[in-house]
Amino acid sequence: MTQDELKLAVAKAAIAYVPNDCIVGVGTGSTANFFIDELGKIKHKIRGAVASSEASAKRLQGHGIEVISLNDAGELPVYVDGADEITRNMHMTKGGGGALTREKIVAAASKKFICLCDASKLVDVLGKFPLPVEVIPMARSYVARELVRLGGQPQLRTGFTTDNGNLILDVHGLSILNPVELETAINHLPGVVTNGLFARRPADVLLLGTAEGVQTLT
Ligand code: ABF
Repeated sequence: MTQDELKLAVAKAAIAYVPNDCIVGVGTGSTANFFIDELGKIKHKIRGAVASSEASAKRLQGHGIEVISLNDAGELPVYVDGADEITRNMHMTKGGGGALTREKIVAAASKKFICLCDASKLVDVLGKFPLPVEVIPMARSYVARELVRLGGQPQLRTGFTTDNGNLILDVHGLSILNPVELETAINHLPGVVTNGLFARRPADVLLLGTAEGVQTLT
């Protein structure tokens, strides 16, 4: 199976987690795009969606799904999104697409996080995929120095501005043995908006696309 076929398989499986008549939290990225396309097929069964990026909002609207602001939606029953890496403890690195801050907000406002991944993203230790950190532009250099002190090698994502008007530092060279602690430490640096570790609020369900079919990990 190709990676796209695995992504499609997990996207289809995720539809079972969408309650009738609800507002769904929707992530960003190519796997989330497959999910949005599947959601389009059952759009008459849902009230609408909260999007974690402008790109996902556009795709949802393209399917005729109403995009609702999080402030008007209240608590969401479910948030469905991909990840860049995930462990069996459901800790994730996210933000390769640069939407980490809105993803973390919508995930926090949701009762259940359903993570969709192909098998290549399941790892024992996070860190091979560079950890994205969203920073307010004036803090870029300061935060980069602090990230070096934490053991990483930050690189500015060139030519990229987040939906919130900020920059991304991608931190290479980390072997993240304590994701909850590192997530907290980085978030405490002044000028950091969010980092791409989703460990304090891990996924609740992982739908993993494998050659043998979709595996459900909880
Ligand atoms: C979002 O999309 C991000 O948090 C993550 O960076 C990315 C994964 O992208 P893809 O599904 O295209 O691999 O979930």
